[in-house]
Amino acid sequence: MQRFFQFFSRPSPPTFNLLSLGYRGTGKTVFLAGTYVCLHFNRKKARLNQIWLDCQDLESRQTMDQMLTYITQTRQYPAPTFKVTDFNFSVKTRTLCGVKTLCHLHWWDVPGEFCQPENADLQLLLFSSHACCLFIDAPAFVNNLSYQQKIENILRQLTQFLPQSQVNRPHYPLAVIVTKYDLLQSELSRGQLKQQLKPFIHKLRSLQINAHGFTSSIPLVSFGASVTLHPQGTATPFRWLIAELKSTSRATG
Ligand SMILES: Nc1nc2c(ncn2[C@@H]2O[C@H](COP(=O)(O)OP(=O)(O)OP(=O)(O)O)[C@@H](O)[C@H]2O)c(=O)[nH]1
Ligand SMILES: [Mg+2]
Repeated sequence: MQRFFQFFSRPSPPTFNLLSLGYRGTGKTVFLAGTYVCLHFNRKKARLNQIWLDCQDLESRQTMDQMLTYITQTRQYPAPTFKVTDFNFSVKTRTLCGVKTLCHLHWWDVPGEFCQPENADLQLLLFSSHACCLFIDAPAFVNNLSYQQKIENILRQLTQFLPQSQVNRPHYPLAVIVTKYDLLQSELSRGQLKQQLKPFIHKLRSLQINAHGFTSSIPLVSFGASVTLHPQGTATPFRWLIAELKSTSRATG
């Protein structure tokens, strides 16, 4: 009888660990909050197949609420991250049969110091993760040669470690997210950025790493007396990551 019910019951949604990686002040936490905010509106919309994030536990909800309240009250971006913060989310969507949980997500928001060569904790987090977002500061990347070299270093690290963490999870997704794109005003600097990034992405792909480049703009915008994050482009890398994670987990059963 139990088997009969098991046959009809839905398999429980998988849980994925997502690692945010990038130097101090790159925009990791702003991207996390921006993604949550922009997907939040999908929860209310009646449209099918849109995804959103629900906090899975009280701690994640409180941390997220505190961060969003801090932004509105101080009219500032969130404070720097001083310890690894683990947000537990459920990724949800609306289908014809109602609301469905696609997967659970442990999103690790780490302090910038983690992004140092030879950091054993970083290696550990990489091995335990199912996907990674590497954040690159757009204005710094365009204007600062030593920042480009730092990015080259961290990419070299990733190319050393990712193939090993891929052993049990081929196609490990790596989203390379260029933040603060709104601060690059001219088309010239935007074009320059894309040209400068191309060799990095090609190098990753030549090593069979499932890498994809994205841009993200999350300015702070005033609405009357209030201030809020105004994310543009944040949903695209997030949707890509979820689609890649889901297809990998289907393939590996
Ligand atoms: N204009 C603009 N500024 C941004 C954006 N994202 C981040 N910033 C700025 O960059 C600062 C740092 O962003 P955070 O998200 O805190 O950076 P982080 O990578 O989490 O940094 P640590 O936690 O210190 O490692 C913010 O306080 C903003 O001033 C963006 O999309 N647009
Ligand atoms: Mg942070």
